[in-house]
Amino acid sequence: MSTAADRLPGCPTWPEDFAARYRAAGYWRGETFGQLLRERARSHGPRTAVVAGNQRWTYQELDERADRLAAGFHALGILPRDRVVVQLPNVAEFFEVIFALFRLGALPVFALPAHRASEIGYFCEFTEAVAYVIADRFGGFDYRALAQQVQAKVPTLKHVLVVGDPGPFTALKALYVTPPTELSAPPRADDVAFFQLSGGSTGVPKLIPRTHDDYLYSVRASAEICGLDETSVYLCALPAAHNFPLSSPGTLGVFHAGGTVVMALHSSPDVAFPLIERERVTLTALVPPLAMIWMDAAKARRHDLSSLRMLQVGGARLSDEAARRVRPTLGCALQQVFGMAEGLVNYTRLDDPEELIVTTQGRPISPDDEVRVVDDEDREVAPGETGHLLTRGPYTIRGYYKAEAHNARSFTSDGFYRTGDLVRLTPEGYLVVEGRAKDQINRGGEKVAAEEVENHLLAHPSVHDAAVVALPDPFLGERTCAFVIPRGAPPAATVLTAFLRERGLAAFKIPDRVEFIDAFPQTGVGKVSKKALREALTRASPSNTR
Ligand code: OOB
Repeated sequence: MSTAADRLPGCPTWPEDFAARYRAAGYWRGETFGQLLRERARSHGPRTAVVAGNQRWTYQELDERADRLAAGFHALGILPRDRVVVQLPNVAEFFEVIFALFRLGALPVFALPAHRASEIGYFCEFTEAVAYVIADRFGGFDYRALAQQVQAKVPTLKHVLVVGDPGPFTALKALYVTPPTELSAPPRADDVAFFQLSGGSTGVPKLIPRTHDDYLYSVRASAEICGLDETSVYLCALPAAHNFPLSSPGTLGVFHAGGTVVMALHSSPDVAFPLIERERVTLTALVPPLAMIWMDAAKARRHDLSSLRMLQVGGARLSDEAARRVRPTLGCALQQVFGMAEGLVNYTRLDDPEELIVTTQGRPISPDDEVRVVDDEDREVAPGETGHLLTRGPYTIRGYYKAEAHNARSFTSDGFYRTGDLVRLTPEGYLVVEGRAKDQINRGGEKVAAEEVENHLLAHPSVHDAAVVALPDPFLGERTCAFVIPRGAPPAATVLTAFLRERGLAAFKIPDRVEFIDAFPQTGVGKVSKKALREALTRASPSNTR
């Protein structure tokens, strides 16, 4: 058993009685991700683990590469529990990097390719990261320039490691140490393994500490629910670092099952469909807007998608109407996935009646996932009524990293996570997502915290006050609209959006629309009424739309 002194400070954990229960139930098995890969290399050595572009790595190769790279990270001076911000597109190297860090016990912080100086600078600073792993360029963007900007501001950041042309930094491939050195103290399964990022509703994203024990349980159980085995071929079309394609059951679930992961650099049908045909992909995961694009593109029938057995859709609410079209258009089963990086994941099951699959967002993974649906005073609502979703369980965190004050609000005193989602439970015990209480915009699965964007807007001299709200959208589900009270004459909307880009905010957080207003409508207690602002939008005609 590890003691508090062994642990990374600032990571709340489960009370000992809960931990004991989760171990006794067989959820937490004391296995680390490093060990999982070693075991698969033994049992499935020559089978293909990863396909990316022209690269094809077997389990044996992935295992060896991770070992050599772990030794390379170690030789640089990266130590167990050091934080390493990983920001890679869907390339094979993503896996050797994360497994090398897992083996070493260093902690990846999973950034998304869309993040820019504002987010990356914050992750590096807040976690006191010692290293940052990037690709040279992706999607027309040079990550080395971003790294230079961040390194100038963050003194702890000693190493920038680059997949591809390193420019002024170190090439990842210069790090392979052959033969690998024996690492002294392998991490423990109840240690934090990495940090996921919260979609959040606050000024800055929160970091989510996940342990090997808890995450591996969710991966193992997800692989089983989704019927994965060594014949499974998973197309990773969403950003690999996101919780959905990483673990629900995602790439890690496929590795657990001994199957093959195919990496798609882009999620568009032009890239994904030829890969499905060539690699005989059996399973993939999408957010609702992409599922819609794929269904439209599949009508042309230019590619053979007959190997596809299941499409998972999650990250945002899929309309019942779109859900019904999946099987007729793509010729495969649909699975709805309602999950969160903080833990709880719900799936519709493969043998569920069609009606349950198209009208609900599934039920929890674990019999020990505790789900409560409550009113504003934390009282249980009547069965079938809509309320706030609270949850606690063997793979749901008990608190964010170094966020005591925020944790006191986001968790109940008995450890339930306040998801901020409004749900109702069906008689079968399935969840239907009815809305959201948190101050966030779900832009087609990409989460935008209103307060984060508002704070950036407030930094502009012509902005007196700002309120960011969701604007209903037929394609993305929601877009963002910023209501701005100008200081003096209103600037052009494009001046403000350009300002946010210059501040290094990820593109998906830039408001889609800007409305100038003299004063904000208020609630009874004098707070800004975002409800009234949203209502105003449905009445107003579009203006200043990007
Ligand atoms: C996934 O994780 P996050 O952390 O990016 O976002 C979590 C939030 C949920 O609290 C909910 O508001 C929303 O995204 N959400 C859905 C949904 N799936 C997620 N809202 C409605 N319907 C759904 N099916 O998005 C995530 C993590 C693991 C698996 C799948 C998605």
